[in-house]
Amino acid sequence: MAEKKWFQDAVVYQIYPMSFQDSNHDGIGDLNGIVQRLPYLQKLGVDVLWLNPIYKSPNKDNGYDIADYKALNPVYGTMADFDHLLAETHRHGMKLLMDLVVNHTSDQNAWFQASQQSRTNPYADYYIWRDPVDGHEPNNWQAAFGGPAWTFVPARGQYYLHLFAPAQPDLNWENPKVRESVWDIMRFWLDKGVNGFRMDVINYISKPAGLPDAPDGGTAGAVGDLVADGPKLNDYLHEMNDKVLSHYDVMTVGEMPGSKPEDAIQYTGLDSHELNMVFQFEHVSLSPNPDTRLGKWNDQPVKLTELKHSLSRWQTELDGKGWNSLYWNNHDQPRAVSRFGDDRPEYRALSAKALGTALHMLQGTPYVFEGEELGMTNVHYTQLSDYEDLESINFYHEFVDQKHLVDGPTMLKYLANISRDNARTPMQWSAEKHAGFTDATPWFALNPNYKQINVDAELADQDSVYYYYQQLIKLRHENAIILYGTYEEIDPQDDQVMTYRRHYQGQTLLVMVNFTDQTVTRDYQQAKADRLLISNYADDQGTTLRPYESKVYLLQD
Ligand code: TEU
Ligand code: CA
Repeated sequence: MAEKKWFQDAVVYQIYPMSFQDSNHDGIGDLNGIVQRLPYLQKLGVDVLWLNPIYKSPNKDNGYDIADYKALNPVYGTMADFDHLLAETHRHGMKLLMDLVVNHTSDQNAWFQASQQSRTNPYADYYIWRDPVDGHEPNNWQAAFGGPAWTFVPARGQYYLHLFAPAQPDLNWENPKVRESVWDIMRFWLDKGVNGFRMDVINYISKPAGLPDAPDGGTAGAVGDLVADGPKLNDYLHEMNDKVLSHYDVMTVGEMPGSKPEDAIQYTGLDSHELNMVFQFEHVSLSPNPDTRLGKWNDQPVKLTELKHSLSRWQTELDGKGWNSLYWNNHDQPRAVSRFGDDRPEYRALSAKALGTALHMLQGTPYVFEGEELGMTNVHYTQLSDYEDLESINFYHEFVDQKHLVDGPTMLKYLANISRDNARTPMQWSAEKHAGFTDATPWFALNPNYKQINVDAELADQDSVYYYYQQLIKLRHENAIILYGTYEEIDPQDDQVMTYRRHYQGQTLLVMVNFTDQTVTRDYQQAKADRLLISNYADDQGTTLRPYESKVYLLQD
């Protein structure tokens, strides 16, 4: 076993800055707002904060379109505010990760502004430009946010590639100057003292030679699969490590849609010189629409057996070779309690705790997305005008109005189930107007359930989801078995209960989570109640599992 790295027993808390805490009465969360809430985060017990992008950006994709990597979006604050946040985060015993978005930039970035002028300027090869083929786009690729992945620029008589929105042109990593520019950005932030990066779609940076057509008529999903883990990805990540990361004591997590355990081992192996972990997408991609043209847009629940199979596979395959990231939620996913649990009032808190248990007892580094520790739910919007995210809005128009693949009410059901906006409603701090997020008009409407679900209410209730998460985080810090134990899946075909064991140095951890609203019986010869480490019910009824009951036993062999 390689020496323990600091990120292995850490729990990361993800902050979506726009929706976390407003401090200056403009309805938008900001850096000083985060500073105000550091004691809250410290009390929860998390070790690392990850901020979604706060750089200068026209915010076409909420900051994932960066116009200047060394400047902040002024709505979040000044660079002095950032330095203050970083120092205060450290003073509160936590570390800070930045979001590094370098597969693409904004079209407002000075590099692109120059690049689009001509074929000869110093930035001409910073992006992926191709001549038209028979007067059309160079290939059949569709973009992740709808429409073709190519946009024509008359000044160059060429198309540029954008895997996401047209306002997000892809950088040309083949160009060594692009790579040097990225290393320079990374050093800028690391020299300030940030503790690492979450790297946006980092497995998309090396495009396949010749940019061939993708299968399935070039759907965004097929393009993703074709582009992921390209021929030079390993070289680029090695170079990044060699030139930058190896000179700092930092943690890195690469967002890698489509990556499989063997890929993760390759990029993040404990002795590899690339990244520390990846965000894989398998367990959040288990209910695609049977019509592949509709991609992730669906309203079907996930089958527990498939979910267990996916989580187990990653646990088993990475054990001793790589390191998992563990997450249910982020800013791109619907709220876990609505998706995998049960957000009806009588089961919401119980199932939120059950989900926390299932995830936090696994091997890897857990990520908690803001509000998850309160059991925040999907917002259940019913009209298109409620939505803000370009992905939701674009696909509604593409599927309903342009391609007539689904009718409006059906697409609205899909949006309510899977839209990224479910994650982006502001943090619910109190029962006051606008939930204590702001005293101005919030940039995005609050989930109306903030009157019941909020931090004040959670802190006042010893039995809350918040205190349960606090306990889960503490258990991870105190029990090596949670970090290192090997994983044994039990009854993979059980479609009601997730059960697994972890084994480490003569100890066994037995984790049982009922994913249904039924009372069921399971007998795994668990020891007596005095071996119970944590449970979301007040008492232990042995082999009986009540609705959404989760319990963890620590047994001596
Ligand atoms: O997401 C990449 C990604 O592949 C998807 O999760 C995507 O957001 C979408 O949900 C596909 O249906 C990253 C960021 O996390 C996301 O917020 C950005 O919009 C995207 O990259 C582009 O930078
Ligand atoms: Ca503000």
